[in-house]
Amino acid sequence: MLNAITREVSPSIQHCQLTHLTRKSIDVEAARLQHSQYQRCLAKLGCDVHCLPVEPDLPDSVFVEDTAVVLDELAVITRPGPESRRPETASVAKALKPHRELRPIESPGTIEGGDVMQIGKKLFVGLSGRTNAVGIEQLRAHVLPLGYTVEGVELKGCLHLKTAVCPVASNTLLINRAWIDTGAFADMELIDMDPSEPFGANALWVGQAVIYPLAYSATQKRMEDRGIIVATVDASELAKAEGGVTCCSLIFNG
Ligand code: CIR
Repeated sequence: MLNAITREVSPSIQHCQLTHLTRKSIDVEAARLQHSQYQRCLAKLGCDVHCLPVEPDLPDSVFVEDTAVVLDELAVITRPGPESRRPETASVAKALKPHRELRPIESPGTIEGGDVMQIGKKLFVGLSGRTNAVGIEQLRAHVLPLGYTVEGVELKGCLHLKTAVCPVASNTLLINRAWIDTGAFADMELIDMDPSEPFGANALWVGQAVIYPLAYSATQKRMEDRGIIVATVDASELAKAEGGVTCCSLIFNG
C-alpha cells in the first residue's frame, strides 16, 4: 500500500520562488484543476492520497516533495534553502508523524527533497543552490546506520537533482545530460530526454506507471518505446512556478 501526501495550491503561488525561469502569470484556478487531475492519477495508480489544507501565506507550499525525505525506516524533515519555504515543513512533519520516526535537518544545513533521489539503499543528493554540504552530512548521519549510502552529485543549470534525473523503471533513469554528469549512474540504464524538451527529465514513477507531463510527447515516446507505461497529466500551470510532477507529492510505503 502506498501513501501520497499532497497539498492544495496556495492562492499566493504567483509569489513563488523562481531561479531559472522568468515570472509569468499563473492561473490559480487552472493550477488547482491540474493538481486535482494529478491527485486522481496518483489514486488510480494505487496511492492513498492525503491532501493537506491550503497554506495561503506560503506560495510554494504545493511542492511538498521538498519538505521531507521519507524512507521505509524514518523520515528526515528538511530545511529548505529560501526562508520563505521553511515554514512549510511543520505541517508535513505533523502529517508524517503517525507513519515514521522523524529526524531534522538543522541550521546551517539545508536540503530540499527535490535534490534527493533514492535508488534502493543509495541516496543521490544534488549539490544544488538549495542543498548544502552541512545538510548532506546531517542526512548521511541519519541514514548511514540504516545501511544507506549518500552520494553528492554535481548539477549545472537546473534547480534540483530531480529536474535533471529521475527513476522511471527498475534500474532505469530518465536524464538530461546537459544538467548532470552520468558518472554516478554508470551501472544503470539511461533514457535521454528529447533535446527539444529540456524539462522532460522530471517524471514520477509510481507502481506500474510513470506520471508524466503531457507537454513532453517526444520524451514520452522514448519511454514508451522502452516498454514503460506512461500516465500523462497537464502540469503546465505549476511548471511556471518551476515545479514538475515529482514536486507535488511525498510517496511512501504504508
Ligand atoms: C521553488 O523554487 O522552490 C519552487 N518554486 C519550485 C520547487 C519545485 N520543487 C521541486 O522540484 N522538488
